[in-house]
Amino acid sequence: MGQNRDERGGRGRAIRLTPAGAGAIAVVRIIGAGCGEFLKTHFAATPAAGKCVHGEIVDGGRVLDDVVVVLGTDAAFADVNLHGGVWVVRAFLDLLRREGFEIIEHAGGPAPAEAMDATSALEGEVLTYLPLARTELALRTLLAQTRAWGEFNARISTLTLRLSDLKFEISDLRTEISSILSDHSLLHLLHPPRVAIIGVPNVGKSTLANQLFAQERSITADLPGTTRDWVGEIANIDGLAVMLLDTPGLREAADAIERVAIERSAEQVRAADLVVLVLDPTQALGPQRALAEQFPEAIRVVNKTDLPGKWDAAVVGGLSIVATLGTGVDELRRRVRGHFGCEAVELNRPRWWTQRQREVLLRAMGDPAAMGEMM
Ligand SMILES: Nc1nc2c(ncn2[C@@H]2O[C@H](COP(=O)(O)OP(=O)(O)OP(=O)(O)O)[C@@H](O)[C@H]2O)c(=O)[nH]1
Ligand SMILES: [Mg+2]
Repeated sequence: MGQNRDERGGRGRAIRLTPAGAGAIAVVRIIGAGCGEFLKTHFAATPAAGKCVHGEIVDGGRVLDDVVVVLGTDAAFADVNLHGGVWVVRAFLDLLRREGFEIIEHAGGPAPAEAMDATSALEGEVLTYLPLARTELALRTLLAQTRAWGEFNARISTLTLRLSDLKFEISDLRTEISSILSDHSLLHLLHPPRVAIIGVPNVGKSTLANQLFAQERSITADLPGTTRDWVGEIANIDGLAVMLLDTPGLREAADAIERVAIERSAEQVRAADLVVLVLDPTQALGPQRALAEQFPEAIRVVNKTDLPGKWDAAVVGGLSIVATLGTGVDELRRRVRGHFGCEAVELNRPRWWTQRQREVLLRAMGDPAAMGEMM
């Protein structure tokens, strides 16, 4: 495709900035000399630099979508905010392709930097990681970074001028940089951590998973062994996207198929970044306590606390919930976010999310002047 473009002296490139799949909106960035011409032909309003202009995208006599267009300051690019349906985005990209634009494909990962025409390394990293921001919180945190780092660096440069005589400020600065280094919140916001829900059969794992998915995904039934295989999908935990795995109940398997399912899910559980252990006080404590000992790091939840139990929730020191009603599930969400440092995300704090940024921070631990490379 790149070849075609060069041979035909193509009009530019286009890239989907938002994650693939259906979403509320989808943003397609059009870059290059043909951008203005394309909008003149296909956008039924007059775009303006830095302003949101509302209008229709038309393809011949057909209206493709009702969009908002923001023109870049030097008119070198335009962001077209479409409705996020898969079909609408595809139709729009097809139109661009027919008009001689090269569509930059990026399945899943960050977008290629050269597509972005960014004015700084950091801005490029903000833009290229937009496709990974699946939630509004992730998006807002990422977009806040250029400013957060700008302010941080402005403060550092005033400081470094005086650093030679003020040793304590250097150590203050090191403390600050090291706390930024240990803050993995934006990494987690962009790369959903894996959370596995485990427990013996019939404790309410799938019921809890459905609460966290906020929609019916796993089959629940009053029959031990209902979940035969692990179910993994993205759940939005109040702004933190996690890959949530509902697993089959762990027990001495009754049949071969179930054994295979349990073994397969065991691998998923081992690979999980966080385990949520569901305990059921209406069932015997023995095997459940054994499981709790096997997963000492797990967040423990005691489910079915609406029913009279055989043992007290305090015995295992877990969070009491009623999965069927959603009672206690907000607090569980809070703990899950807390585990990944995303409990109270302060937008205006500088964070790192690429290897390059991490390396700059590590260098700056030795020499604060290296902070200048961050932008
Ligand atoms: N009373 C009460 N019943 C619950 C609660 N949570 C789940 N249940 C019921 O317990 C039964 C088992 O729930 P599931 O969510 O299928 O349990 P599971 O742990 O996924 O079961 P397996 O996948 O078979 O291991 C269902 O009938 C649920 O409705 C709860 O908090 N209170
Ligand atoms: Mg289940």
